[in-house]
Amino acid sequence: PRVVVLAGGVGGAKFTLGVRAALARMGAPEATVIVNTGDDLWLSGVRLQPDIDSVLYALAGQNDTERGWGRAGDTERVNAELQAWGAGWPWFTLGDLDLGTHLARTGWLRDGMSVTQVVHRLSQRWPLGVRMLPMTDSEVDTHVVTAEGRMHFQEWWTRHRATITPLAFENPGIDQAQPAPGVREAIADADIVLVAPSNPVVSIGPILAVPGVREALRGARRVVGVAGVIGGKVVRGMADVCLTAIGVETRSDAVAAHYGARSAGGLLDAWVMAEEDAGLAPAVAARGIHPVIAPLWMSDADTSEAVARATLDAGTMMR
Ligand code: GDP
Ligand code: FO1
Ligand code: CA
Repeated sequence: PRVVVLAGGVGGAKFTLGVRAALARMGAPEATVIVNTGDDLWLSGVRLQPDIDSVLYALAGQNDTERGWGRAGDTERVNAELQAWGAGWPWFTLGDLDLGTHLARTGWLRDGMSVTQVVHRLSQRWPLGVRMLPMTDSEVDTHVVTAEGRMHFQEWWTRHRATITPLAFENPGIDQAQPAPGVREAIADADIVLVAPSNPVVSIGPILAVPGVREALRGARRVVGVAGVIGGKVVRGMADVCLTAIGVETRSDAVAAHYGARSAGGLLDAWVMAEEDAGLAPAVAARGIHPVIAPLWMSDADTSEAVARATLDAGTMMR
């Protein structure tokens, strides 16, 4: 099948690794991954794209799996100098190898390349086994509105570890943004669109907020989502704080209801949920979304592939 994946950073990358393996085993064409760019920011004169880089490094086998971000085996000599100058953010580390990526990206942007062209260029160095597209070419960085003021998502997430209660998440300018070239076409051509178990609010949310994306998804052949919530807890990170802020309970069925059934103008045909949540399947079905139960822990290549396989099966079995 022709497959499109909607993805954020680490959760999206783990899932995409599984999709790549499952499709390769089937002899199917490479998937297209549409990646969130809401996490992007300018810092010390360079453009960072944390979710793009998480997917890039993971598919290239270059990611730091322990830390969860950046390059494996990176050093921090330049970062120490930046800190000594009082440049950047004292709570945000730019690794030396990672900075190479940011410098290359920023140079290309300065040369007039679009974000899509830059991502394409970044995709050439290592054989990724997928086609990576940014959600949009526009700068629509996510901001968090709190009682203590408004800040960039990265400051709220990394500095404050999501401990300041968020009132709203906003992407200034997104109403005027367009999907990146190829995004609408990829969705229209896909046999199945997979929504990775990425953060529904700040990873999948911005992708869906790009004007034209929801419309494209309404015209897709099949849309299958994967739960990032297992047994009432997010598997990793602080997505629960984001869900609470938008009034969604941290439960698999609640996230499915938030995305909504395509038959009712929402996003999903089917929703893959963990065995631990089998009891919630009727609630999902009642919303008009086909529930599928599968093991959802992605701890290595094999388990990621199993999750991808179950998700692809959910899409094809409904045909
Ligand atoms: P980020 O951009 O790096 O925060 O990553 P994403 O937004 O792509 O994904 C984060 C989400 O992935 C978390 O909220 C988790 O719920 C989910 N996640 C991480 N690991 C797993 C896993 O092994 N299984 C499932 N089902 N979800 C996971
Ligand atoms: N996360 C951290 O917790 N601390 C850091 O110092 C940090 C640096 C960093 C640099 C580049 C990059 O692409 C990502 C980085 N991250 C860091 C991870 C990242 O900011 C967040 O986890 C994501 O944006 C949330 O998806
Ligand atoms: Ca992210």
